[in-house]
Amino acid sequence: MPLPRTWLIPPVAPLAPPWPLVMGIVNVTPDSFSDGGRHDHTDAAVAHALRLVEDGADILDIGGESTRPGALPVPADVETARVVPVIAALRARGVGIPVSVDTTKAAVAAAALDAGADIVNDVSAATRDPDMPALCARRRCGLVLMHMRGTPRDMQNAPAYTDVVAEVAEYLRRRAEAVIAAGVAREHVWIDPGFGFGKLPAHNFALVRELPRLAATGYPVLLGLSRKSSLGNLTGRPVNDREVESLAGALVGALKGAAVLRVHEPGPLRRALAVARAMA
Ligand code: PMM
Repeated sequence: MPLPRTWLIPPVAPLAPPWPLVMGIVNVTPDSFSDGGRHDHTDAAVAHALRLVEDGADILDIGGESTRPGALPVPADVETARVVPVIAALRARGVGIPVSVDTTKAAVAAAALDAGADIVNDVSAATRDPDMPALCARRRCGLVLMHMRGTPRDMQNAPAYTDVVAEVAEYLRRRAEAVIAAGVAREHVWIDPGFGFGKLPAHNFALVRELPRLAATGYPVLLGLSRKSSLGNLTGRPVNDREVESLAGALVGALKGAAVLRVHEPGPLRRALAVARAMA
């Protein structure tokens, strides 16, 4: 399904419609850090995704491999078998909004695109699989490039930066140029600072605070901080009780100019954005 044209126009200012878009998370993994085990079967994942659409998600992000700290990789066939039936079922039920597939593997991405996905959300910024840039170029899909230090297995081993915002912005700018050189259209590229991926809480917070420096690259910025431990550390709340923290963080991101907010609960965020839009 092609991306709606208005979504290919980069945001000009924080909260300028149609931005920020709300991306609802559907984890089809037995071990995801926040809702693991609850949507690990196709029917449950589809039901969950339909609820997110009803709650006002603009995009659904379907993932079949956990990226939580310490997680091990999943073989491509297992990952494909998790995500493809969910995407196909959503399309069969007439869900028309854009769907992204959260994967670093070109084979999984290709199968997901065949099943009706529109966007590849690659937490390795299309570095882990050398076939990913050419695939996305050929298929003319959206491509999210996320910054991560190391791999989910080792990324939290003493991450250190001199100027985290400058380093992440420069990395993402170079990755965007690389995939564009491989044939991906510039307007199909979104960037993501990778909140929680190889960063200490102070790094994560600096990246949100200084999000305008990421937006200055000219690429729409996606921000995913929903339920992450840096938020829980602030209030002492466990992962299943961080909705207020997530909402507050997402609103700060929106005010700083995030174009896409990746969240577990789109409904409350949409209500909060309506208020922020009226008075920001
Ligand atoms: N976070 C997770 C997974 N995929 N993708 C992008 N683009 N950005 C993120 O911040 C991100 C992601 C981990 O969170 P989850 O287990 O709740 O999906």
